[in-house]
Amino acid sequence: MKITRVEAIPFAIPYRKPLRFASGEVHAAEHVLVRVHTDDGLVGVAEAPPRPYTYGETQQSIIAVIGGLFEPQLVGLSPLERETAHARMHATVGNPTAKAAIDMALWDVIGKALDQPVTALLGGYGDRMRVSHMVGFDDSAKMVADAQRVREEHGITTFKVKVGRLPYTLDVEACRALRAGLGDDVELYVDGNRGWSAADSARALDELADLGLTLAEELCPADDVLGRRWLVQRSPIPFVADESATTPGEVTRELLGGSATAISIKTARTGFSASQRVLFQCEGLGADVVIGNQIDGQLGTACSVAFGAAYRRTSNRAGELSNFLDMSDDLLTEPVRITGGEVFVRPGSGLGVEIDPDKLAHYRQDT
Ligand code: MUC
Ligand code: MG
Repeated sequence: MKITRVEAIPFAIPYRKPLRFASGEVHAAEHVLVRVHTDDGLVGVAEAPPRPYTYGETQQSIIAVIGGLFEPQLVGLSPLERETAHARMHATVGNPTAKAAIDMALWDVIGKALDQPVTALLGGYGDRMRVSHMVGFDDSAKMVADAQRVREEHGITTFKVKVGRLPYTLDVEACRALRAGLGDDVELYVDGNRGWSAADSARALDELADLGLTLAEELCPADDVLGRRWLVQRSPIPFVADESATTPGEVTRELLGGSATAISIKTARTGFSASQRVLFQCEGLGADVVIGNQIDGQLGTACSVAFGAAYRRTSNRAGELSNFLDMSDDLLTEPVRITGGEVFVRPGSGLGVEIDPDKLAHYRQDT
């Protein structure tokens, strides 16, 4: 079996409600659908979400790098030759979501060829994940109402609160309102997307100390090297590196340098192959992990669940798997569902997903 073609199709699906956070905001899922074709007629799929404020990628840059560099490097390889595929793509720096989508589409092809679910090939630990929902910036009352609605409709009881606004007291107040409105039984943690200084982050953590937060993510920039180390040392809760630890090398630097004590794994940027490396590295180093969300659509969410459910360590805590709920539509024939606060791995071979041709025709932007 040989790779014959790698398609990169831009599409846009509006959000019903934008997601706002310290480094940016999302009003529409302007993603790229990646399809890897093989000579025996199998097609693997995945999606790449451009996040210019996080990785510098845009929809157009993803299409250009896939069509101009990666496709010619991959055509003729077997989908099983993943290490070779990565070695060739690695010659181009950056472009994490373009590389990750190709990696996951290759695993989809392999699963289909073997008639096995990707999650079983990865690790086969469980069949579901608990879900954590991300609460974006808004008036405190609206943030509470959003979280209450999500809890009622989907049974979700873990919430990641976006923080990082100035003054930091805005977010302290929002977190207090969420704890008061949701009660003590929900899990709350915070993600600052580098919006605060180390000093503001420390003040905020002090003022939030009685709320029982479980994690603090990227409160200040990792490039403020000494400030960040100082903050992490005095943090009473695990400090998660997300956008500062996007490769195995960065994970090593952040953990061993004392700039983080836990790692967010996002299949949207490390695919399945490099996510495995990061996970095993964290296991070996004794660092906690959380399955994060690159504001994925349903296809990306199916990938995160396939990976997260495959291992014990990633199944231990709720994964961030619900951002697609804010999208007005999606591309899959069978929607991803969250019930009782959980999402199940898709049955079937590969990723177990199918793209609805009518929806793709409607949302694609290249025709
Ligand atoms: C997150 O966890 O930070 C927002 C920006 C980004 O890169 O990812 C999202 C969610
Ligand atoms: Mg984050």
